Amino acid sequence: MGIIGYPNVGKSTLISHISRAKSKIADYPFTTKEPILGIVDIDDGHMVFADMPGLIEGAHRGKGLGDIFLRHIERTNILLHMVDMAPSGERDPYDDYVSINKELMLYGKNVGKKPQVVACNKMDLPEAKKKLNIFSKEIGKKVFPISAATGAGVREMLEEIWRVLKA
Ligand SMILES: Nc1nc2c(ncn2[C@@H]2O[C@H](COP(=O)(O)OP(=O)(O)OP(=O)(O)O)[C@@H](O)[C@H]2O)c(=O)[nH]1
Ligand SMILES: [Mg+2]
Repeated sequence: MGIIGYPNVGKSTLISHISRAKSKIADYPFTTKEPILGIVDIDDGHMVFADMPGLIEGAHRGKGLGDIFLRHIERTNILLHMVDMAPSGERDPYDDYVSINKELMLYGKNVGKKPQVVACNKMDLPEAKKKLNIFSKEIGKKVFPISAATGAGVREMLEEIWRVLKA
């Protein structure tokens, strides 16, 4: 299970909340420089999550930490795609989502075709609700609104991931 997404969306905050992994959290992009593994106990089993460095446009050509990152996700079977519902500046959640998927397709090796569970993060922030409504319509598939910071919605999301992994 690879946790992917744009830089600064809250991937490391999530893995720190759901496992004992200690992954550095900070309010700037590219905090995470290499995959950090965490084990999440669920029901009578467990799942391994990998917190990945953030992805940006051009990553498939080696921009940012993209190249290293993409090599690692070749090995994971499902992706947890995290999207920031309260992004800074001009960014838009759906644009982020589309550009990450484009990078995955451009990289090839089937990483763009791996099943994805989509988590909409930072739902504790007031501006996130409106963005979530718009994003849900644009994406047209089930999404999981969560707050990696407070833990809201995280249980439900993990149960869905568990179902997908077992299927
Ligand atoms: N309000 C709010 N802030 C969050 C939430 N999740 C993460 N943050 C904040 O967002 C910033 C980035 O969090 P990280 O977990 O480091 O993000 P990341 O996706 O791992 O970032 P990179 O490793 O740089 O790609 C930090 O300041 C976090 O405290 C959330 O659910 N709500
Ligand atoms: Mg990180």
